[in-house]
Amino acid sequence: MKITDAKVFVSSPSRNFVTLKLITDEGIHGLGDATLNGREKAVVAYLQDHLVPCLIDRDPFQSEDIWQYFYRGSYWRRGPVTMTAIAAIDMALWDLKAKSLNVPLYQLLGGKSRASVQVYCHATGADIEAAVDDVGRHIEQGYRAIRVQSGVPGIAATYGVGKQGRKYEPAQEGMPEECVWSTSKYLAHVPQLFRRLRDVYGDRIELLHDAHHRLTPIEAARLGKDLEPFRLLWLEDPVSAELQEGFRLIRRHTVTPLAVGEVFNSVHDCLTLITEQLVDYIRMTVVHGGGITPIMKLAHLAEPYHVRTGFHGATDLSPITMAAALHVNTAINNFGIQEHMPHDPLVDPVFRHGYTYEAGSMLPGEEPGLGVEYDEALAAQYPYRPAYLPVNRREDGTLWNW
Ligand code: EZ4
Ligand code: CO
Repeated sequence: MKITDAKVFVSSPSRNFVTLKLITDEGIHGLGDATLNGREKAVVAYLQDHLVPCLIDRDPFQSEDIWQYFYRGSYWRRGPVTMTAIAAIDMALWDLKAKSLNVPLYQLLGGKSRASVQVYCHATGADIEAAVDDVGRHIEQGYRAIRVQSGVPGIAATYGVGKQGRKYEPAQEGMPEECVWSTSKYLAHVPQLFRRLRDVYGDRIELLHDAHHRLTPIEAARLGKDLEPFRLLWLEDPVSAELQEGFRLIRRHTVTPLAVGEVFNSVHDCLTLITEQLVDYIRMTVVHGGGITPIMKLAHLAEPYHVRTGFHGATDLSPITMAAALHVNTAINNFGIQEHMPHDPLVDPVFRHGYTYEAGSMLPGEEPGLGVEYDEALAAQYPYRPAYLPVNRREDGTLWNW
């Protein structure tokens, strides 16, 4: 079999997605997600101008060699644009191979290690009571693990909390919105939210919280300590993790489990974190971490260090990435939990998928390959619209972590 053509699609059913389709001389095709929130067109150019021409006539079964060719062969390694582009190709190759062997992808990754994949959802509210109510609604939908974010008194807009009671979307059309942040107000507020949640719901559910990289290590240590009585499943992204050693300081002070990695794109972003057992869950995703090939290696590396997976699963990852994550999660031993932020109803008809949700868990489905089909005609009805994540400033105007 040979790769004869590749197409890159940009479509915006409710939000922007970049999709790669690899076509072969045997009529089978493979799909990959190439979406990098707010930097979509950079990945499109990287794929179209630099990678796709090198793919033509290659054997699509050689996924390891093709991955190494683009990673090692380019001289310029790593970085989110590069690794998202390589990831799209790698996903499409695995999809192609599993389709041509007529098996669901998880069979090629080790087969079934579990009956289903436990997921956690997002509950949010403008204030504590609204967040408590939203948690109740999600418990009714069957979720047994819930990430909770609420508005902080004195901060006008809190990232991760929807406006006017709507669901939040991790990008807004037009130029980036600018928000104001106060660490002291946030640190005083979050323990009150979780105290109230445990008062209302007891131990019936697992609770998670995302600090969105906004703290310093000592502030994160304080938050982790203050949250200990409420036994979180994890505290996510307590600090921006360019300085992996910063987690040593957090770890020294708290037994609240830590998760990090949704912005990582290479094993080198988390080698210290994993080998020193500084985190409990690693969140690097298939789409931004270079594809299925390196994510499988990462999971296997993490296993002896007691680090489990907790892949990013927000709406800016297309259903192709969700499918890939579910196949990986089904096959590996050290799966922890999978994030599930359901897509807008416009998305699923464009990316028809075999994966399903039921009672707090998901299944990858039994269709050959990833189990996702892309409706090109429908997708063409939703042209690209520039959209960005918000920018964050401290109260004195200093630019702060996103
Ligand atoms: O900010 O997906 O855990 N989920 C998150 C998300 C991310 C966006 C970034 O594009 O933190 O909301
Ligand atoms: Co997050």
